[in-house]
Amino acid sequence: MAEHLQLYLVMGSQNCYQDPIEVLQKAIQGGVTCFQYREKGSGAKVGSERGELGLHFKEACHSYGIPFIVNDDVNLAMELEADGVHIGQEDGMVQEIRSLIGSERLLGVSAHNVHEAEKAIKEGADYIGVGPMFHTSTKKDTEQVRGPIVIREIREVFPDFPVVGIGGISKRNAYDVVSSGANGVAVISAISQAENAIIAAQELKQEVEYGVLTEKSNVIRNLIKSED
Ligand code: 3NM
Repeated sequence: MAEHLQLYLVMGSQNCYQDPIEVLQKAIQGGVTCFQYREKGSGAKVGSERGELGLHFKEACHSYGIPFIVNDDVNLAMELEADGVHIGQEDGMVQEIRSLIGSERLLGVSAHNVHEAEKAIKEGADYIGVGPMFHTSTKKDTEQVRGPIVIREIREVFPDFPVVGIGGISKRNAYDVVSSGANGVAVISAISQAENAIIAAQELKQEVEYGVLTEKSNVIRNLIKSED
Protein backbone atom coordinates (compact mmCIF):
# COMPACT_ATOMS: atom_id res chain seq x y z
CA MET A 1 0.00 0.00 0.00
CA ALA A 2 2.73 2.47 0.99
CA GLU A 3 3.90 2.95 -2.61
CA HIS A 4 0.38 3.98 -3.68
CA LEU A 5 0.39 6.76 -1.08
CA GLN A 6 3.18 8.84 -2.64
CA LEU A 7 0.87 11.28 -4.36
CA TYR A 8 -2.75 10.75 -3.42
CA LEU A 9 -5.38 12.92 -5.12
CA VAL A 10 -8.69 13.43 -3.28
CA MET A 11 -11.36 15.11 -5.37
CA GLY A 12 -14.98 15.55 -6.42
CA SER A 13 -16.51 17.63 -9.21
CA GLN A 14 -17.15 20.45 -6.70
CA ASN A 15 -13.38 20.93 -6.30
CA CYS A 16 -12.69 21.48 -10.00
CA TYR A 17 -12.67 24.54 -12.23
CA GLN A 18 -12.10 22.37 -15.28
CA ASP A 19 -13.64 19.09 -16.49
CA PRO A 20 -13.11 16.71 -13.52
CA ILE A 21 -12.33 13.65 -15.63
CA GLU A 22 -9.71 15.55 -17.61
CA VAL A 23 -8.26 16.90 -14.36
CA LEU A 24 -7.94 13.35 -13.03
CA GLN A 25 -6.40 12.01 -16.26
CA LYS A 26 -3.84 14.83 -16.35
CA ALA A 27 -3.08 14.40 -12.65
CA ILE A 28 -2.34 10.71 -13.16
CA GLN A 29 -0.16 11.51 -16.17
CA GLY A 30 1.73 13.92 -13.92
CA GLY A 31 2.39 11.26 -11.29
CA VAL A 32 -0.65 10.75 -9.02
CA THR A 33 -0.48 7.24 -7.51
CA CYS A 34 -3.93 6.87 -5.87
CA PHE A 35 -7.32 8.56 -6.20
CA GLN A 36 -10.17 9.10 -3.74
CA TYR A 37 -13.61 10.06 -5.03
CA ARG A 38 -14.94 12.62 -2.54
CA GLU A 39 -18.15 14.11 -3.95
CA LYS A 40 -19.10 16.18 -0.95
CA GLY A 41 -20.15 19.69 0.12
CA SER A 42 -21.85 22.50 -1.77
CA GLY A 43 -22.22 21.87 -5.50
CA ALA A 44 -21.57 18.14 -5.18
CA LYS A 45 -23.49 15.78 -7.49
CA VAL A 46 -26.14 13.53 -5.96
CA GLY A 47 -28.09 10.45 -7.01
CA SER A 48 -27.36 8.77 -10.33
CA GLU A 49 -25.05 11.61 -11.50
CA ARG A 50 -22.81 10.92 -8.51
CA GLY A 51 -22.59 7.25 -9.44
CA GLU A 52 -22.00 7.97 -13.14
CA LEU A 53 -19.13 10.35 -12.45
CA GLY A 54 -17.65 7.80 -10.06
CA LEU A 55 -17.72 5.18 -12.78
CA HIS A 56 -15.85 7.50 -15.17
CA PHE A 57 -13.28 8.24 -12.48
CA LYS A 58 -12.84 4.52 -11.80
CA GLU A 59 -12.29 3.82 -15.50
CA ALA A 60 -9.67 6.56 -15.68
CA CYS A 61 -7.88 5.18 -12.61
CA HIS A 62 -7.90 1.62 -13.88
CA SER A 63 -6.75 2.56 -17.37
CA TYR A 64 -3.61 3.97 -15.73
CA GLY A 65 -3.37 1.22 -13.10
CA ILE A 66 -3.93 3.25 -9.91
CA PRO A 67 -6.35 2.40 -7.05
CA PHE A 68 -9.82 3.98 -7.00
CA ILE A 69 -11.04 4.66 -3.44
CA VAL A 70 -14.45 6.02 -2.39
CA ASN A 71 -14.82 8.48 0.49
CA ASP A 72 -17.24 7.54 3.29
CA ASP A 73 -19.96 5.78 1.32
CA VAL A 74 -19.66 1.99 1.53
CA ASN A 75 -22.76 1.42 -0.62
CA LEU A 76 -21.35 3.59 -3.41
CA ALA A 77 -17.98 1.85 -3.11
CA MET A 78 -19.63 -1.56 -3.51
CA GLU A 79 -21.86 -0.37 -6.35
CA LEU A 80 -18.86 1.01 -8.24
CA GLU A 81 -16.69 -2.00 -7.36
CA ALA A 82 -14.11 0.38 -5.96
CA ASP A 83 -10.69 -0.78 -4.77
CA GLY A 84 -11.34 0.64 -1.33
CA VAL A 85 -13.09 3.00 1.05
CA HIS A 86 -11.77 5.89 3.12
CA ILE A 87 -13.56 6.81 6.34
CA GLY A 88 -13.27 9.55 8.96
CA GLN A 89 -13.46 9.16 12.71
CA GLU A 90 -17.20 9.87 12.61
CA ASP A 91 -18.11 7.51 9.76
CA GLY A 92 -18.50 4.27 11.68
CA MET A 93 -16.49 1.50 13.23
CA VAL A 94 -13.44 0.27 11.34
CA GLN A 95 -14.27 -3.40 12.06
CA GLU A 96 -17.85 -2.98 10.87
CA ILE A 97 -16.80 -1.35 7.60
CA ARG A 98 -14.16 -4.05 7.12
CA SER A 99 -16.77 -6.78 7.44
CA LEU A 100 -18.93 -5.01 4.82
CA ILE A 101 -16.17 -4.50 2.25
CA GLY A 102 -14.22 -7.74 2.78
CA SER A 103 -10.51 -8.28 3.21
CA GLU A 104 -9.54 -7.60 -0.42
CA ARG A 105 -10.65 -3.97 -0.55
CA LEU A 106 -8.46 -1.26 0.94
CA LEU A 107 -9.62 0.57 4.04
CA GLY A 108 -8.22 4.00 4.82
CA VAL A 109 -8.99 5.83 8.06
CA SER A 110 -8.44 9.49 9.00
CA ALA A 111 -6.53 9.98 12.24
CA HIS A 112 -5.48 13.18 13.98
CA ASN A 113 -3.15 11.92 16.67
CA VAL A 114 -1.23 8.87 17.89
CA HIS A 115 -4.20 7.56 19.85
CA GLU A 116 -6.56 7.57 16.85
CA ALA A 117 -3.83 6.12 14.65
CA GLU A 118 -3.20 3.27 17.08
CA LYS A 119 -6.91 2.46 17.30
CA ALA A 120 -7.40 2.49 13.50
CA ILE A 121 -4.33 0.31 12.94
CA LYS A 122 -5.35 -2.23 15.59
CA GLU A 123 -8.86 -2.40 14.16
CA GLY A 124 -7.62 -3.26 10.69
CA ALA A 125 -7.01 -0.12 8.61
CA ASP A 126 -4.70 -0.58 5.60
CA TYR A 127 -3.42 2.98 5.80
CA ILE A 128 -4.12 6.16 7.76
CA GLY A 129 -4.54 9.74 6.57
CA VAL A 130 -3.23 12.26 9.08
CA GLY A 131 -4.32 15.89 9.09
CA PRO A 132 -4.61 18.71 8.87
CA MET A 133 -0.90 19.20 8.27
CA PHE A 134 -1.40 22.91 7.52
CA HIS A 135 -4.24 25.41 7.32
CA THR A 136 -6.79 24.49 4.65
CA SER A 137 -9.90 26.23 3.41
CA THR A 138 -11.07 23.18 1.42
CA LYS A 139 -12.54 21.34 4.43
CA LYS A 140 -14.32 23.44 7.04
CA ASP A 141 -14.60 21.04 9.98
CA THR A 142 -10.95 20.08 10.38
CA GLU A 143 -9.23 19.53 13.70
CA GLN A 144 -6.59 21.95 14.97
CA VAL A 145 -3.42 22.17 12.86
CA ARG A 146 -0.46 20.49 14.57
CA GLY A 147 1.68 20.02 11.50
CA PRO A 148 4.11 17.29 10.40
CA ILE A 149 5.15 16.69 14.05
CA VAL A 150 2.12 14.37 14.33
CA ILE A 151 3.58 12.21 11.55
CA ARG A 152 6.85 11.97 13.52
CA GLU A 153 4.95 10.96 16.65
CA ILE A 154 3.04 8.23 14.80
CA ARG A 155 6.26 7.02 13.08
CA GLU A 156 7.94 6.54 16.44
CA VAL A 157 5.25 4.04 17.43
CA PHE A 158 4.59 2.54 13.97
CA PRO A 159 7.82 2.72 11.95
CA ASP A 160 6.46 0.88 8.90
CA PHE A 161 2.71 1.44 8.76
CA PRO A 162 1.44 3.23 5.59
CA VAL A 163 0.76 6.90 6.48
CA VAL A 164 -0.23 9.83 4.26
CA GLY A 165 -0.43 13.48 5.35
CA ILE A 166 -3.36 15.70 4.31
CA GLY A 167 -4.55 19.28 4.65
CA GLY A 168 -3.10 22.45 3.14
CA ILE A 169 -0.32 20.59 1.33
CA SER A 170 1.30 22.26 -1.67
CA LYS A 171 4.63 22.01 -3.50
CA ARG A 172 6.01 24.46 -0.92
CA ASN A 173 5.46 22.20 2.10
CA ALA A 174 5.10 18.61 0.75
CA TYR A 175 8.78 17.99 1.52
CA ASP A 176 8.24 18.74 5.25
CA VAL A 177 5.46 16.14 5.45
CA VAL A 178 7.42 13.35 3.77
CA SER A 179 10.76 14.09 5.40
CA SER A 180 8.87 13.76 8.72
CA GLY A 181 8.13 10.15 7.85
CA ALA A 182 4.91 10.11 5.78
CA ASN A 183 4.86 7.76 2.78
CA GLY A 184 3.32 10.55 0.76
CA VAL A 185 0.92 13.47 0.56
CA ALA A 186 -2.82 13.68 -0.12
CA VAL A 187 -4.08 16.86 -1.76
CA ILE A 188 -7.29 18.36 -3.07
CA SER A 189 -6.80 21.97 -4.17
CA ALA A 190 -3.08 21.81 -5.04
CA ILE A 191 -4.04 19.69 -8.06
CA SER A 192 -7.80 20.09 -8.63
CA GLN A 193 -7.56 23.89 -8.79
CA ALA A 194 -4.24 24.16 -10.56
CA GLU A 195 -4.23 25.70 -14.01
CA ASN A 196 -2.31 22.68 -15.29
CA ALA A 197 -2.89 19.46 -13.34
CA ILE A 198 0.00 17.64 -15.07
CA ILE A 199 2.56 20.22 -14.00
CA ALA A 200 1.03 20.53 -10.50
CA ALA A 201 1.29 16.76 -10.00
CA GLN A 202 4.85 16.62 -11.39
CA GLU A 203 6.02 19.38 -9.06
CA LEU A 204 4.44 17.76 -6.01
CA LYS A 205 5.89 14.37 -6.94
CA GLN A 206 9.39 15.84 -7.13
CA GLU A 207 9.05 17.24 -3.62
CA VAL A 208 7.74 13.89 -2.35
CA GLU A 209 10.66 12.00 -3.91
CA TYR A 210 13.13 14.46 -2.41
CA GLY A 211 11.44 14.03 1.01
CA VAL A 212 11.59 10.22 0.75
CA LEU A 213 15.34 10.38 0.06
CA THR A 214 15.91 12.66 3.05
CA GLU A 215 13.89 10.41 5.34
CA LYS A 216 15.77 7.30 4.13
CA SER A 217 19.15 8.90 4.74
CA ASN A 218 18.00 10.01 8.23
CA VAL A 219 17.01 6.42 9.06
CA ILE A 220 20.40 5.13 7.86
CA ARG A 221 22.28 7.84 9.80
CA ASN A 222 20.38 6.92 12.98
CA LEU A 223 21.14 3.22 12.46
CA ILE A 224 24.86 3.95 12.10
CA LYS A 225 24.76 6.17 15.20
CA SER A 226 23.04 3.47 17.25
CA GLU A 227 25.76 0.94 16.25
CA ASP A 228 28.60 3.25 17.39
N1 3NM B 1 -9.20 15.97 5.29
P1 3NM B 1 -6.53 20.65 0.55
S1 3NM B 1 -7.98 18.18 5.48
C1 3NM B 1 -10.27 16.05 3.06
O1 3NM B 1 -7.42 17.05 8.19
C2 3NM B 1 -9.44 16.63 4.11
O2 3NM B 1 -8.35 15.12 7.82
C3 3NM B 1 -8.45 16.69 6.12
O3 3NM B 1 -7.76 19.77 1.06
C4 3NM B 1 -8.05 16.27 7.47
O4 3NM B 1 -5.51 19.74 0.00
C5 3NM B 1 -8.82 17.87 4.05
O5 3NM B 1 -7.13 21.53 -0.54
C6 3NM B 1 -8.87 18.84 2.92
O6 3NM B 1 -6.06 21.47 1.71
C7 3NM B 1 -7.63 18.84 2.09
